[in-house]
Amino acid sequence: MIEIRPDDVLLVVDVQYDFLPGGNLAVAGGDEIVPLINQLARRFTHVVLTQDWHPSDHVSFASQHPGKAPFDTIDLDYGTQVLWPDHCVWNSHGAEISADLDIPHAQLVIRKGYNRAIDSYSGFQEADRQTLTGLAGYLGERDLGRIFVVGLATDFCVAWTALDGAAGGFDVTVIEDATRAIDSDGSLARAWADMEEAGIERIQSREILG
Ligand code: VGL
Ligand code: ZN
Repeated sequence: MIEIRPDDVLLVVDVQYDFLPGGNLAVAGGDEIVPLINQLARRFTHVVLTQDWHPSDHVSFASQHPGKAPFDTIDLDYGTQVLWPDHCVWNSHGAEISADLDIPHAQLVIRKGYNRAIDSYSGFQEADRQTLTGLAGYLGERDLGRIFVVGLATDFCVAWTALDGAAGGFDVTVIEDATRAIDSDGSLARAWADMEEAGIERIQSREILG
């Protein structure tokens, strides 16, 4: 069993309608994790949410690149970019955080991906690996401890957030059964390999909930 401490943080990544069944970039089984996240959240004093939040002409949308289809890739200044269906367009229903998430004590919502020309899977920094979101500063300033990551999708925003947290010196754990994956072209296996290499813990919710 893992004892949750008063200064631990639960980071709930992108539990938004577009990533849930019926959404524009639905993650299979995404809705199944919501009750589990609600249960986990009750064990944490500190909960932070992230919200994917794109302008309608965002560079990560396949619709912006003639001849390209969702899940194709392109090369941008900052590296390879997977192209997605239009999703989480700011102020759209799909961008809203699920109302089934029952976490009234959530303390901060970090929006990311609002720069048209830069994607941002990670809650800590944009894909240019330069522009910070302020999350590390927030956690540091509040003297918060270990980070437990849940949400969508395991192989993109969860993994990139976890990896950047670990790179920033935080103690990071991913609660696997409180995540679901897109798993495009081997991305899930790669994400777990990268996370293991970075020293990120991989646990199941029962290790916290009993
Ligand atoms: C995500 C693809 C594009 C995620 C966000 O939340 O994992 N994936 N934007
Ligand atoms: Zn996105």
